[in-house]
Amino acid sequence: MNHKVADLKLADAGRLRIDWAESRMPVLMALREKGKKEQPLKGMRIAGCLHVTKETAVLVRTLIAAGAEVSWSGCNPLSTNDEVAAALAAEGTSIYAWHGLSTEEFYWCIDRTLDFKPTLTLDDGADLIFTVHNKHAELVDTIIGGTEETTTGVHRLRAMAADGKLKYPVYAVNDSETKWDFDNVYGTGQSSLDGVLRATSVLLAGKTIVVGGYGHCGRGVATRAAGMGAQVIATEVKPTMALKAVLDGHRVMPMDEAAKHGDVFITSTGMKDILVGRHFDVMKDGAIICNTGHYDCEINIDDLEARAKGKRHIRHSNEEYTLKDGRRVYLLAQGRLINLAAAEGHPSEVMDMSFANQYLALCELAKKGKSLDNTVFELPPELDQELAQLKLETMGLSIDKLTPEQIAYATDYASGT
Ligand code: RBV
Repeated sequence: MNHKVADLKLADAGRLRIDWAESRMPVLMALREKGKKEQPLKGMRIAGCLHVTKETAVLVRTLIAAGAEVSWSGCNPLSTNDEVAAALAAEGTSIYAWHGLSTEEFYWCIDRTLDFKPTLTLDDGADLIFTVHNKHAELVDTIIGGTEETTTGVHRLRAMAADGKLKYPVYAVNDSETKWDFDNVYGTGQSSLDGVLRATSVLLAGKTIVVGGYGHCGRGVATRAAGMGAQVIATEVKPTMALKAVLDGHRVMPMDEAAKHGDVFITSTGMKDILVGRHFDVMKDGAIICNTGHYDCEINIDDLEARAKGKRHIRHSNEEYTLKDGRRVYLLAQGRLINLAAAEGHPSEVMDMSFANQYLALCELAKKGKSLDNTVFELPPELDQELAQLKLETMGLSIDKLTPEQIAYATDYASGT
């Protein structure tokens, strides 16, 4: 058997979800049509470790259509959509993923995807690459390269490369403009609020929402929350980012102060211990806390547990902690990324570009073979313009072109006033 999923009977429902995503991912679908003919991934064995969502299924089908053999696992214990996993397994894809697996099972799944000795790896958060490096170093010789989807993973891999420890080249897909400037901002903005709403159904208008971290993800969340009528407080450690938040119209203050004001807290920093004991001590009764960063270390749950005298499961992805003085704090999705654990992750339309970049990065590695240095690469910026142009066309939009006179003007440094 080449799969382990929750329930194969969910496959029909999963297929419908994937169909829906395919109808909203025209760029990736166009690449699939081209790939079917040109077979750029023929002979490649791709191990993938990325949230098992309907959008990921569209990517998986595209990799297979381009000639690759694929074996997949999820990259977070709570982000697998069991229906989608069942649909992929039912169509013969090697996949090891189910919602709510333990840490031990998580790594068991990753190990299984390495059984077929991949030539390429695809990561979201770098857990697969780390497993290869730490546990299966014998595989490194046959691996041409890898790709990394998210900011947190890219940080880890750059640190590893700087230390001389990275044993094969990796494309930082996250760092393509058509990824970070869209997925991280608009994707995270919408899907994180989607997760909060599915877990709570609270009115956002009039609420004070504290966004921890004003990077691309935090900015996306803050913008969308403000658009829903919430008042946003941003917390930061980097002065320029804090300044951006202020000039975008939000309030900025240290978390120690913000903790007293927030109705909803969303951490999006990639750093640990953003919400800790002293913050829970001063929160309002009824405060809702969640995280949208890649790992579940942003909210210190041990501190919360230590202060609680009671805990109730209120509804999906929503745990009520009653603190010793009677105040209640609601933790969503166990502090794991709210958008994928409580909702469906980013919308298909935005993943269209992220996964087009993934696909093209893997094709690039397959083409280059073992010729690249063992470091972290970015895709060429011209590719962003091509992908964005394609996306605009699928949206029925056209834009201006520079005239020859304008091009000459752009390079003419002599003419001034
Ligand atoms: N992400 N994937 C989805 N719908 O498949 N949603 C979000 C999806 C990715 C996103 O690209 C981000 O970088 C990463 O999840 C964080 O783990």
